[in-house]
Amino acid sequence: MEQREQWGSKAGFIIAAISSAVGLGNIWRYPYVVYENGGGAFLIPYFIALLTAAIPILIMEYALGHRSRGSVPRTFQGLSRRFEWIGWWQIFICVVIISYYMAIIGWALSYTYYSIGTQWGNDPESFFFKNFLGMSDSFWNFGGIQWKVLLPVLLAWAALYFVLIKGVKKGIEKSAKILMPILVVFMIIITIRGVTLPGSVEGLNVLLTPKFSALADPKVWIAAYGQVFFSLSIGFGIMMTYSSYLPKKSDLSNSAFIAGLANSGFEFLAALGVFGALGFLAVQQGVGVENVAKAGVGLAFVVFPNIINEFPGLNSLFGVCFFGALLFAGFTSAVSILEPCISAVREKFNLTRKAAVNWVCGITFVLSLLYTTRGGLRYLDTIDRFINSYGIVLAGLAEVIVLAWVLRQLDQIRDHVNGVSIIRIGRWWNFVLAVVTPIILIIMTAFNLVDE
Ligand code: LEU
Repeated sequence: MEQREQWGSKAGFIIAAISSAVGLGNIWRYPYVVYENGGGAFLIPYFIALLTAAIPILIMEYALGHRSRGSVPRTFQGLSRRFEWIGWWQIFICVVIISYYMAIIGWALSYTYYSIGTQWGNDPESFFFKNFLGMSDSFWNFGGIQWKVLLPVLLAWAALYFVLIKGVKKGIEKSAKILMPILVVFMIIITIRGVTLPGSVEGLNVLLTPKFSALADPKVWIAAYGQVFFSLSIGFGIMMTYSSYLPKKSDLSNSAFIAGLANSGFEFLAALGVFGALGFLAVQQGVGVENVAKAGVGLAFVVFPNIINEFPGLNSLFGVCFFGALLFAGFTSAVSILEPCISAVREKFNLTRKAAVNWVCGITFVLSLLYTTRGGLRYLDTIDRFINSYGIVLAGLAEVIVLAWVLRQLDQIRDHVNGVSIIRIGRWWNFVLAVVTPIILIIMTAFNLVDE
C-alpha cells in the first residue's frame, strides 16, 4: 500500500478547499436558484443556512477527516461499523454529481471558444438548444450522442485525469494554485463590468430586495440549504477527504471560516455581476428582469450570450472572462468531487492511486456520456434538482443526526477542533448542530415532500 498523501502546505490546503467550494454552483447555479426562489427572498434563508448549518458542518467535516485520516466510508466505519453506509451514500452522491458536472464544464469550454467573435449569432437561444445541444422540440425524442457536446467533454475529462493521476500535492494543489488566481481576476472583471452596465440597478434590485412572504415557502428553504451545501461542498465527503490529507498539526476552525466566507464572498460577487448584467439586458430589451431571467438551468448559456451580444464594446473579452471563469471554477471543483471516490475505492480495495483513478474516472466517464446525448439537458435538470433537494440535504441531515444523537460524538469532535485550532469553538456549535439544523431540515423536507 502506498503512503497516505498530504498537502504541501496549510495554504495549499485552504486554496484547494476554496477552489472546490467555488465552482459552477457559484456562477451557473446560484443565480438561477435565487431567481427561481423569489429573488431577494432567497437571501434570508441562504444566510441562515450558511450560519446555522453550513459553517458548523464544515467545521465538523474538517475535524472528522483530520481525526480519521481516512476515506469517507472509513471515517464513518471508524465511528461505528453500523454507519459505513453513510460514507458510501456520500460517495454515490459524488458519482451522480460529477457525471452531469462534467457536461456543464464541456459546455463552458465550448462557450469560451464561441465567445471569440460571438459565434452564437443573433439567436443564442436556438443556438444553444438546437445547434449546440441538438435537442428536438418533441419531449420524448431524446436521440443519440451529440458530437458538439461530446468533444469538449472528452477534452475536459482528459485534463481532469491528468490532474488526478498526479496526486494530491502535485496534481490537485498545484492546479488550484494556478487556476484560482486567474479565476479571481476573471471574477473581478465580471463583477465590476456587470454592476457598471447601464440598467444594472434593475437587476440588483431583484437580487437585493427581500420578500419576507417567501419565507413561508418550504421549497425556498430547501433550495437555500441545498444550494449552501452544494456550494460549500459539504454533505458528500469532499471536505472530509480534503482534510484527511492535512498534517497532524493543522488549524481547523480558522480554515473552515476562511473557506466558508471566501466561498460566499465569491458567490455574492458573481451574483452581483450576473444580476447587474441581467438588469442591463432587460433595459436594452425594454422588458422586466423577470422576462430575461427565465431560462432556468440554461440561464448562463442562453441569457449571457444575449447580454454579450448587446455589450457596448469588448464583447468577446467579456464572454471569454465569463465562460472562462465558469470553466476554471468548475474544473477545480470537478477534481474535488472525484477525490473522495478515489480515496474510498483505493482504501476499500487496497489499490494504488493510479488503479483507483483509472476505475473511478472510467466509471464516471461512461455515466457522463448520458448528458452528451440530445436529451442531456432534460436529464441534467431533473437530476440536479433531485440530488440537491433530497440527496445532499438528507445526507447532511443523516450525518448530523448520527453524530449528535446516535453516537453522541459532538463533544469529542469539538475537543479535537479546539485542541488544534486558534479559534476555539464554544458550546453554541453543539446546540446548532444537534438542535437547530435537524429541526429546520426535517420540517422543511417533510413539507417539501407533501408539496410535491
Ligand atoms: N462546490 C461546488 C460548486 O459550487 C460543487 C461541488 C459539487 C464540488 O460548484
